[in-house]
Amino acid sequence: MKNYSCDIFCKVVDNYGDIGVCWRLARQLANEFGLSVRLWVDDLKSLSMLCPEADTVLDIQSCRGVEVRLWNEEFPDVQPAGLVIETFSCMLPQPYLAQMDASHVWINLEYLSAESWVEGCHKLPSPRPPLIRHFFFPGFTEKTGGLILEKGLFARRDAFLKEGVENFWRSKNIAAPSDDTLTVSLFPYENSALEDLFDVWARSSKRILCLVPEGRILPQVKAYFSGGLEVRGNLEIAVLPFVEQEKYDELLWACDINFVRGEDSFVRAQWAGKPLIWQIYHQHDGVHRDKLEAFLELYCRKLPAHAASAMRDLWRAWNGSGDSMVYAWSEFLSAHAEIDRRAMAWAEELSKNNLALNLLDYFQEIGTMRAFK
Ligand code: TRH
Repeated sequence: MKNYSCDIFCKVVDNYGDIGVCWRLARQLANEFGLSVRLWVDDLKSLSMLCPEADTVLDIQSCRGVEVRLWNEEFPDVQPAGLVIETFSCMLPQPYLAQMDASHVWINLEYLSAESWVEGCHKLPSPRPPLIRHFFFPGFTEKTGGLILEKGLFARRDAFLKEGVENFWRSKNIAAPSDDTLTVSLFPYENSALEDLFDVWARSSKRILCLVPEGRILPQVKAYFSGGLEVRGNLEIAVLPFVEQEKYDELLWACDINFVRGEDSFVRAQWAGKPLIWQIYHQHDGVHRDKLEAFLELYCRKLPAHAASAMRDLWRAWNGSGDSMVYAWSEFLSAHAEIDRRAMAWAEELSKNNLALNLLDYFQEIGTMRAFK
């Protein structure tokens, strides 16, 4: 795909998920598939969290094979790329749209959801005369656009698990946990179930080492350990600096269980092949509950009944729609081995449906259809 150009448009709504997905896709299209990629983003600060060398004020810069452009009110006079990716319905700038014609393929990359309606909407065209906007939905089934998965990710993960884990702990200045310690990463939003969870962990018979990347949960964590100590009973906390995006995978690989959120960390935890607990992004109309249940329904299908119900109970409790965290955690732990096995198999199954490959196939499909019109 070396001669193709691609513009990706990203509006940062909040947090790191929008830019997280766009930055990952931009790097993959540029570095794996050889497209010449411009990423238009309206918030360089958020990008610089994921890519520390990104300058937060430059209008134009090059980062890791991607041309990064600040997207502000005054849109420059540029030639649109062959492949135009609008993300999450962020609305292409008017002057840019005015330059587009039938030779440009316009795809709107949507948010991730496991709900069944996604299959019916994936690849739907939406006429915007004289243009056509095409919907592309990521997802978990073969009738969707799949998930972002870089080439060689599983090989890197497996090599890390074989040879890299000790180094990882050393690099974090943490003594390598003993075999009977449960390691957990914790990257949620604010969560009212946290205190209960910490209480159970503090009382647990196993030592629990909880790694918390700096972020929105930190004030709550600090309030729990108000004496300044980072140990209570059998629970020990280590706060970690927020790392660049490529490095975050290592944390997920190194831990036994991962608490994740939003969209991108949720997907990365699935590629890690470890048990995960998802805090879904809260939507005011409550549709996040349907999304959560839809994912659970798919994920739990091949789990033994008691493991499936443990998984559901813990996820619901963590998302404020279930019973006590105390009971849910102990059930989850009792099914840990089965959930662990399923996590690896799930990652293998999902990996067959690669978003970037599907997106590029779709791009070519649309181009070919037009050529025959
Ligand atoms: O940050 P998120 O909550 O993002 C979002 C946004 O809120 C968005 O508006 C919403 O629509 C979406 O979720 C559903 O969660 P997410 O998607 O997991 O993004 C976090 C990104 O941060 C992800 O790319 C991983 C990255 N990350 C690092 O690069 N380094 C780190 O140390 C950590 C903890 C995360």
